[in-house]
Amino acid sequence: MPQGRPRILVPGRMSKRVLDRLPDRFEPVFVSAADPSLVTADMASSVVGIAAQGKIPADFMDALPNLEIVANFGVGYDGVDAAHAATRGIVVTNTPDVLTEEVADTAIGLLINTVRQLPAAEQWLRQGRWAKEGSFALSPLTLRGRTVGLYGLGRIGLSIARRLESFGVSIAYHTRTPREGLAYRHHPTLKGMAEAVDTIIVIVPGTESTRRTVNAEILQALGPQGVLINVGRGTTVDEAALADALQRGVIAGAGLDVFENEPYVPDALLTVPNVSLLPHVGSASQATRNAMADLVVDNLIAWFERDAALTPVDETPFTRKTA
Ligand code: A2R
Repeated sequence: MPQGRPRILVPGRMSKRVLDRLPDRFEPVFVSAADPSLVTADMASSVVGIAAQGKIPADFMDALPNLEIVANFGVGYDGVDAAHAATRGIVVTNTPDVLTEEVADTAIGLLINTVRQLPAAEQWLRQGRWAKEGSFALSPLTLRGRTVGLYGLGRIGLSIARRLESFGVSIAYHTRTPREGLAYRHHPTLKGMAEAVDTIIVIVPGTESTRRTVNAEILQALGPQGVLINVGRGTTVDEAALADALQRGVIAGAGLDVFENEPYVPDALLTVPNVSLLPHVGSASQATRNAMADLVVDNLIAWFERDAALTPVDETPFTRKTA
């Protein structure tokens, strides 16, 4: 390894708390994007880690021959080519657990906003329409009597399910492997679950195996009272199919915190009335983002000072000695 304090490359935007903490133990260096053409010869010879809050493609890693670790800000690490990192013995870390409860809270808020149209009701008040025109229209939908299917029942999915128990709704889930010891009904296929429930909450990672799996067929199976909530990744939903389904009443409503091409949201989704939209704020409280930032930096410290990261992702279960 190059001598001196470990040099950590920060490509593009990064949480202020990470930037504040890095200089205590590391020498941060900056480029505006994860673009291999921006890597100087000096960086190539000296950088041993990346603090990442965005895409880290294979060619960017390959421009850094001494790279040992990519510390990703976020539990979802679909932007980091972890499979490629694994082939080079580079450890990738993410920020699980510290955001679980926050994202679960957001999912519940978005579900209620969508079903009961609370953002539109607030606009009705703010625009003075309550006083001029009378009460806001009754919401066509209710959470009462619903059956909610969780697409994904990992850390966050389970935390959402626990909250839903107190709402008195029925709970089911679809994952590839059933979880032991739970009373919720497991559906081995997404289609089977969509047929059995009237509400789906998407909380799976954005991988090839989940890509655009919520498609026209699934929405059709969900049915005309159906509500789709997505707090996982935008890539899991076929957005064109969803806009079409909302437009034609194939399903009743949708609540989305994530989009395929953030920060851009398709016009077709902006213009349908029965959709509640949030700008990817699932984990976005100051306290939770601070905890995520600390885990990014603490992973780097643990790797360079104790030879093992705190939260390596499944693809890269290395210690510094085995890498
Ligand atoms: O399929 P399983 O048994 O591995 O269950 C995982 C499920 N999952 C899937 N379910 C069905 N089809 C798939 N192709 C598939 N791939 C994964 O998603 C598990 O129940 C869940 C993931 O749980 P965790 O790894 O504990 O992730 P966590 O912390 O709940 O976060 C989920 C995602 C992140 O990756 C970000 O994209 C987003 O939420 O913030």
